[in-house]
Amino acid sequence: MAFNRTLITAALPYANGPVHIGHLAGVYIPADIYARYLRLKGKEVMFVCGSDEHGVPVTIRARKEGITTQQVVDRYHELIKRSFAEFGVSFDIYSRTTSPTHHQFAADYFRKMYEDGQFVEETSEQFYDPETGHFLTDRNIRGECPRCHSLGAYGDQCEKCGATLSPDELINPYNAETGNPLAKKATKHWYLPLDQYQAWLEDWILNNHKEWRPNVYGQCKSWLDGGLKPRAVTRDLDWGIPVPVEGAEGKVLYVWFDAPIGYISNTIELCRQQPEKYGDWQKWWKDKDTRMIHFIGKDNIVFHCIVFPAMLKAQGYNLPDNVPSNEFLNLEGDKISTSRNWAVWLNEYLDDFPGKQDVLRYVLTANAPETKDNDFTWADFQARNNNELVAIYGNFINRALVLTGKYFEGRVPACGEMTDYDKEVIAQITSYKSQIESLLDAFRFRDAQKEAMNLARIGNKYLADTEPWKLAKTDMNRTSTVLHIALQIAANLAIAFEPFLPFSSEKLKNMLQLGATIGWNELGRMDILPEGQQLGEVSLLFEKIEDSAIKHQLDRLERIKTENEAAAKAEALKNWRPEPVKEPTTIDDFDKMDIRVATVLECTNVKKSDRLLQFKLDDGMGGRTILSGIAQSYPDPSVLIGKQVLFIANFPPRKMMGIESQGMILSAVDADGRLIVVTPSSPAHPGAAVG
Ligand code: B3M
Ligand code: ZN
Repeated sequence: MAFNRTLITAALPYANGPVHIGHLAGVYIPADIYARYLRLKGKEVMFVCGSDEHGVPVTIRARKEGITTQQVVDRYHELIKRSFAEFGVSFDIYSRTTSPTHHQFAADYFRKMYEDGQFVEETSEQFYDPETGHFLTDRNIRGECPRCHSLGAYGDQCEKCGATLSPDELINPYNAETGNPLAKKATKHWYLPLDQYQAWLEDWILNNHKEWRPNVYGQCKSWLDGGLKPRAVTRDLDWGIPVPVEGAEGKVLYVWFDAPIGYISNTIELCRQQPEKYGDWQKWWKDKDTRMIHFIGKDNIVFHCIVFPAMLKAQGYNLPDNVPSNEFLNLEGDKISTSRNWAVWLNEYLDDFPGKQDVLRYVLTANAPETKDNDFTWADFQARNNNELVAIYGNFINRALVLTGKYFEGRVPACGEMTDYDKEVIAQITSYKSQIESLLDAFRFRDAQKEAMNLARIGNKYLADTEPWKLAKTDMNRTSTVLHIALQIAANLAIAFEPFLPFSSEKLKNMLQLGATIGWNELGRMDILPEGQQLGEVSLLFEKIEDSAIKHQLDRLERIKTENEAAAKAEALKNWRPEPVKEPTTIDDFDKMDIRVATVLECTNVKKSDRLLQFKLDDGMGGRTILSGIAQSYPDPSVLIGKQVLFIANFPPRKMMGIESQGMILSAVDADGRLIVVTPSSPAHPGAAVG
């Protein structure tokens, strides 16, 4: 590590809701581990973040909650800020993009680029609501899907059939909020001509940043391979930073233009607040010996690796040295979603697990989605707490400290003659520093934390092997040496875990009475605690988590799942309409179908299939068996016994799940997707023909 000064940024979360475990795992815990690590090493660090308070997400939230956008951002900015502080995310500044400093600086940045001729202007026809006078974003336009003809498809996607759409494809587009039909109107916007940066970006990323994570590098490569196009950096909206040039009334900066500039504005704000500590802000953004690292989630890659770098390059700022981005964290097998409330919210976690911030930090890092999407489960949370934090790390610390209290009045005992085993253990301990460092330097936090836990494993095993509680009966000198070594290992653990588990390290440092001067550079030393030093009060570092606490969480998720299913059904019903009528046909085609009446004699589930029902029918012709894929709609198939059905009698037999099906039973597909068996209005003779 040749550099001395590092600017660390963490993606600015939208102030449109509280933060959840996905945010922590994806961005803020890794960024915090890295910032703490560098600070512990004595490096000059600035760790910058803040709320992203512009853009459509906050305005949507405001409408949903029936309050003003300003109220939304005020509420969530405070909540998010508090959650981060509670979880020990050690930002040097957490500001917001509605701050006067940011509004001023972002507008100046735009104006400067404008004056330097770094934008292209273009006028195009966009959808607009003649009644409100507003242009609409793709998400706010709805209409009939051109593919499946369901109503209420969005301007960018139909949620019914999954088609990716553009607003122009929708049939009868309307304003999602007012329901008004839309018209088109010409509007002027400013574009960042990314095509002009293509060659430079290719060289900078593809040739000079091969060390970036494969997911980041790969996404950049596919964007570059696809050819970059100019991107609009202004929008027709009334929430945001007004475009500061003439002829731009009613327009604001696109949120993805202003938000990353927030990293700079927040640096400026911090430097103004603490000039002695941080100096001139330009040093953080323009000096070549400042290194910049952006921590982000995978949906932000293109903005941080392509769009923002082009803006920085245009104005002569530093470029990021690395952009560690994680994949997504799922929750109990399902995608985390704010709108579906499928998340573990940080504020709610702390209500249920007060004081257990480090447990969540530990589990999220142990399961960090560094290379692929990963799953958070409550069972794993409990297991990692009980089997690792409590049984290994906590157990070791507790034994070492309690025994020192018992045999040596809580003073660090002397180190006598060492055995070969002692020396072997010490050799292992001293090798950990460079191991953990090389992982942290490579942003491999998950593996780095694993190594810290391995260090605890060595300590735990050392006490289990040497059994000082037995030695104390016969050999006090040996007991003294063993506990001396164990306490030095404990001190090493307090340092090694500090970037990951800051609260526990603080507690452990107090128990060991480690001074504030002890930092990362002491890691690996076996003389951190001087002989005779009085230790502090001993308490448990971690506590077991009981099954009942886990059950409580799982019950909550189960309730949410049920609510979501009901809501999804209601939504589908609202937008349902009959399928369009098929191509014209003739009676000749119909006549080829031989449809008959039958009476159901037996109806049972087919083993190992959750879809198929097996019917035994009286068809007036000696009986037949038919399989039908309607099991989901009939949880109790016996209700069909004795009913009459219509079936196609002249389909060739077909084998499914080892059973031969001799025809097809007719059902109607209802609006909610349920299949309803069609039955004659009064009993008919089995075998009667339908026509
Ligand atoms: N607010 C998107 C997000 O939260 C956005 C990040 C901005 S970073 C400059 O995913
Ligand atoms: Zn569709």
